[in-house]
Amino acid sequence: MAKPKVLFLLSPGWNALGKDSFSHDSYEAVIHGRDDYAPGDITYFSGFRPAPGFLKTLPNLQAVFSLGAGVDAFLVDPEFPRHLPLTRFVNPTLAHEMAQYVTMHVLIAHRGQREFDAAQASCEWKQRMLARASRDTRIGILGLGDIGGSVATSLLPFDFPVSGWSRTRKDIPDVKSYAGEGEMDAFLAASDYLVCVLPLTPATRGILNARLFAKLPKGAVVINVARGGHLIEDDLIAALDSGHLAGAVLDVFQVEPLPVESPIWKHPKITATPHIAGITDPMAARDYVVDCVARAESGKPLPNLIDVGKGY
Ligand code: NDP
Ligand code: OXD
Repeated sequence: MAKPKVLFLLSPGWNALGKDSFSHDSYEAVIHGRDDYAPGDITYFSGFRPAPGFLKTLPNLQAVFSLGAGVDAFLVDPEFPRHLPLTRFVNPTLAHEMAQYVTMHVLIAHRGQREFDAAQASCEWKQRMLARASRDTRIGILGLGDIGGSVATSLLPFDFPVSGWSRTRKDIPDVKSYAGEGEMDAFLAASDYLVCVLPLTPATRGILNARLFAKLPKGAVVINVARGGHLIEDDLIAALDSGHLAGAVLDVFQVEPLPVESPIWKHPKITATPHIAGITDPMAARDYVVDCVARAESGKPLPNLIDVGKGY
């Protein structure tokens, strides 16, 4: 029997990887942009951000395996074949990388490391105490799923009081759980650092806006590692410039790559990184695709299926 064909759309960061990295005995790997193929021969698609309308051109597609944890790029495509099963990449190493990124930036801001960097540049010996003890510095995490949960537990050993907000209530030891719209204001009022790890859905698009910032304590820091579509960038800059917010760390942007003319690049209170907080490991990605294909071919349930109605 002919093997199923899996079409891989590789992220630019994976361009140096050979086809071997994605091949397996159980399927024929086809690399978009490198291999010739007939659209009608493709059984499964695996990738991160296909161009809108692209998946519709594969008439015999049976399932889609996202190589990212977030699937918003698939679901914003009005022509995405919504009847197909769509899975997402869930992986402990990815969650740990995201937790490392957030923990590192919370600690840099909490300890005032940017001031020490500036002092070193001018050979200044400038000692000072911490502005605030960890036990008095409250961290709030928007989204307490696979990644948000990992971020929360990574921050606990430093003595920060940690809470999270999600749609449904969570039971993570030592992490205070707020759930639903009705508990959001109380959650925000208790977040000196606000970390966004929500999926981008119609319900969460633009959630980081002027109204939300006004509900944070004065001097709060916002960290967005989720999606650029969560953040109204002009509202953030206004809240930083007015002094209401003390700083922001952004890994994701409305437009990626972040355009050179964006004021974000040079804003003194913003740290910006190029969507690298958590990077899908190609070997783990291949294992995930192998597992998905095996299950799909034997009629077993697929892992980490997206509820297309909810958007995550
Ligand atoms: P999950 O699906 O595991 O978790 C999502 C969390 O958000 C859940 O706790 C969910 O609540 C909550 N949530 C969703 N919608 C709402 C809502 N309307 N109101 C309140 N809570 C809501 O996702 P992951 O943790 O795996 O990933 C989160 C996001 O991180 C991804 O979608 C992606 O955008 C981003 N990401 C960014 C990376 C980067 O490099 N910058 C790398 C990897 C991921 P409930 O549990 O109650 O359903
Ligand atoms: C993801 C990402 O969603 O890398 O996995 O942003």
